[in-house]
Amino acid sequence: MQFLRTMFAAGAAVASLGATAALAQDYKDEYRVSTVVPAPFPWGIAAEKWAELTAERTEGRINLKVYPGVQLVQGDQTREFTAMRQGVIDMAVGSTINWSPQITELNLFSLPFLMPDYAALDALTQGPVGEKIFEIVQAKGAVPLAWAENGFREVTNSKHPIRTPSDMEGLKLRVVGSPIFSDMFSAMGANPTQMSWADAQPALTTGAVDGQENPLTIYSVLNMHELGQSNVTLWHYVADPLIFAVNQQVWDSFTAEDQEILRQAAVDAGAHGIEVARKGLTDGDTSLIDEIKGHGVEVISLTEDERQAFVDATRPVYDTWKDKIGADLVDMAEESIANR
Ligand code: X2X
Repeated sequence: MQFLRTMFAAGAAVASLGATAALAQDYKDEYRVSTVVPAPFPWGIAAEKWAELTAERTEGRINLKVYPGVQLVQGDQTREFTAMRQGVIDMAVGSTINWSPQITELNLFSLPFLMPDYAALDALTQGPVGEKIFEIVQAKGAVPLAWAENGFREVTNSKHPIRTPSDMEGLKLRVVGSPIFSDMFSAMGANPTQMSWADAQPALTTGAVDGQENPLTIYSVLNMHELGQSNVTLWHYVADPLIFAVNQQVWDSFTAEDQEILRQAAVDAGAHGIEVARKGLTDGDTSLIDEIKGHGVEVISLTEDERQAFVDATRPVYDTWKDKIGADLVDMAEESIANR
C-alpha cells in the first residue's frame, strides 16, 4: 500500500510538471512592476525591496524593474489593475483605492471611519477579511501575494484649520478618482475635485486646489508645507493598504519554486514597507508629526466629540457603500475590528 501511494504521488508530481512546463530559461529579461510613487515614499521602498529580494533569492533568474508614476498607463492610476490583468503590466504594488474601480470590494478600506487604528487595519489585512479580498482579486484575474501600506490618510489645506465638518465648507479639495471619495467630501460640505496623482501635484503648487488628503509620509516626502499646505488634521478617516500582485499568465510561467520565492519576497518586502510607512507615527514615536510641526504647520488631533461629528456627517455614505461593497464582507470587517 505504501508503495502504491508513493508511486501515485510520484506520478502526480510528474503530471503536474508536464502540465505547467514552466522552465526558467523561458523567463523574460525584465518584469515591469507598476507603482504610483517611487522610493523614498514607503510605497516605492516596498516595491524596490521586492525587486531586490527577488533578484537575490532567484540568483538573477527573475528581474523586476519598478516603474513609478503609473507611467505604464500614462499616469492613470485607476487603470493600473486592468492593465495588469491584460498583461500590459506584469506586476504591481497597488493601492486598494486605485484598484477599486475594477474591484468594488476594495472600497472596504475607504469606508469612512471604519478603522480607528493600526490594529484595526491589521485585523482586516491579516485576518479572514484579507483572505477573502485575496480570493476576490484572484477571481478578477491577478495573483495577489502580500500586503504593504500607503497609510492612514489625513486631510490638509492652505486656508484654515479643520476641526468640524463646517470647516470643510467651500474648500476645494483634490480627491482620488474613486467615487466614494467624492461622495464623502460632498457629504461633509467640501468641494471635491477628482484628479490623478500626476495632476494633483501641479494643482497644489499653483493653488488650483486648496487641499488634499494623503498619508503623512506622502506629505513629508513631498514637503507639502512648501506648497502652502499649512493645516493638517489627523482624523484617520481611511487607510489604503497596498497589494503585491502578478498577472496570471506571468505567474503561470514561473516554476513552482520561483513562485514561492516571489511570494515570500513580497511578504518580506511588505513587512519592511509597513514598518517604514509607520515610522514616526506609531508606538509612542511621533517624530514624523514633530518634524511637520517643526515647519510651522498647524497639526490638529481631533477630540472624540470632534471626530464623532465627522463620523455622523459621513454615515449616509458609509451605509450606501456598505451595500455596494457587500454587507456580508463589511459585517465580517466590523466583527474583525471589534475583536482585534
Ligand atoms: O493619488 C493618491 O492620492 C495616492 C498617491 O495616495 C494614491 O495613489 C492612492
